[in-house]
Amino acid sequence: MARVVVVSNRVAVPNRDGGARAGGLEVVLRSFLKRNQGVWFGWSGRTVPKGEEKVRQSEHAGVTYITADISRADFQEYYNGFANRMLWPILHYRLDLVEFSSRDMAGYLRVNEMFADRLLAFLKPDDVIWVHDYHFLPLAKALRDRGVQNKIGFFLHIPFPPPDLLTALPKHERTILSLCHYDLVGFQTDNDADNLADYLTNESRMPSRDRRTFIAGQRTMRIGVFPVGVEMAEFERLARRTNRLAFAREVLTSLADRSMIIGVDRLDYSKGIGMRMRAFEQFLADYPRWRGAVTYLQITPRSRSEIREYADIERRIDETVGRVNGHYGEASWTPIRYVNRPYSRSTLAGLYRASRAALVTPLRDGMNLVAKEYIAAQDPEDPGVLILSRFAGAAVECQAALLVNPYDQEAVAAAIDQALSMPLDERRARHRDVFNVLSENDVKFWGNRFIDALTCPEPAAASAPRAVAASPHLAAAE
Ligand code: ADQ
Repeated sequence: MARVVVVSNRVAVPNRDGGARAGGLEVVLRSFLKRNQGVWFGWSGRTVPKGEEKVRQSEHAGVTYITADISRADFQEYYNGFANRMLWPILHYRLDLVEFSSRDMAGYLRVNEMFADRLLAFLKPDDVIWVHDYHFLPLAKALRDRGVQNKIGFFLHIPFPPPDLLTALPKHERTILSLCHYDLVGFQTDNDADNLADYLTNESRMPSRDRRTFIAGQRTMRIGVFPVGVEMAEFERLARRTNRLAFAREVLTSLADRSMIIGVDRLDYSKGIGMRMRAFEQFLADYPRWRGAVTYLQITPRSRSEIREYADIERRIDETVGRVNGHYGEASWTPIRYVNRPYSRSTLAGLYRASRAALVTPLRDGMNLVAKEYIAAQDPEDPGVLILSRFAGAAVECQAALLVNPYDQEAVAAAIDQALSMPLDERRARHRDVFNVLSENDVKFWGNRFIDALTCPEPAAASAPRAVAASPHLAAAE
């Protein structure tokens, strides 16, 4: 197999972060490179004064890590600005939070050019390049402009909304159409893939060979669906050893026979943490028999605190926790336990297994690995119940979970009651159904499926391109 060069904004260089960082992308890429080796290229995590940016290279267990510094001004415009104030909210269907600035957009494009320059120095002619996530939508274009002919694939970990929302992005052609410089663009769900196909067909009038194959000048760009999975056997193994972990035993003892409900999310407005806590408050109001009998543990490491919206959510969640605990708590019982730190994978696995239910209620999520990890970690003889938002990509595979609309607090409150009251037979049957589906899509197949699809010979043109009217916008992407 050709060498795979993985590109992502964050790079999990071993021994640098202590191994317990929260973030789905790093979790799955680490797992892919553990099996396939290759190169992992991206930002070093350092911001430095302009002109002092360095590139570093290191090797670990067969993987070459190459990381580049970014200047403070570039970081502000590319990361805090365009990527996280513009692309992140719009791709999560949150037009209300979008803040556009031409300057940030210019910074985003400039940093993509800079990364293309840095990467070029390390590329070999037969490398397969695999770019990840919304930070690098235009990276293939920047590489093609520099003459790179290698296969280049792109995978989006987060949702991709319908054209009506996308077109609210000022100069959307500049970023969205640049995806046509990839050979393969992968998404988590059919819904996301259809949204790009609709955009290219109806908004940009790109010629297409079929519903998911588009023709952009001399190139063919395919769209595919590759739902991210988790390491099922590994999580199951970690969870089975729970009783041996002193920390997990301590948590269980501290519950004093109460049932535990767990939520595990990075602090982000897409995860619906505040609304979920209000649903739990509603549950305590509507189902008083559970008061004093259930503890909800929400584990939420802080992220992107430098962005104002994130500081605001932190404050609002703190207020909700204070209100619920103040109103319903007793000297001997705290309804919500809220902690802001990362935990090791084995500790998380143990906590998942010890929980009677998991509340995974994002308002919108590309996939959501916590939902899948929770299922993997359960004892099949006495499993807990997954309460899952219908707006998480994971809902496609987890049809046997309790699917909820996270905006409907009464329905979420009712689902909590249903989960806690569910008979053992039903819990086992639901768990088995979801577990079997997820086992067929273990993360160990995911990366190879993508790389196989990227490197397989192009399907022969079955028919002449459809809708060949010249695209009014292609020039804007060039
Ligand atoms: P994220 O938004 O980061 O990922 P998610 O899929 O839930 O979200 O993954 C979070 C990961 O971080 C999980 O593996 C979880 O175990 C871990 N984690 C969370 N809290 C932690 C804590 N306190 N300590 C340690 N680890 C913690 C993005 C997209 C998702 C998509 C993934 C992968 O937003 O929709 O599922 O990429 O494609």
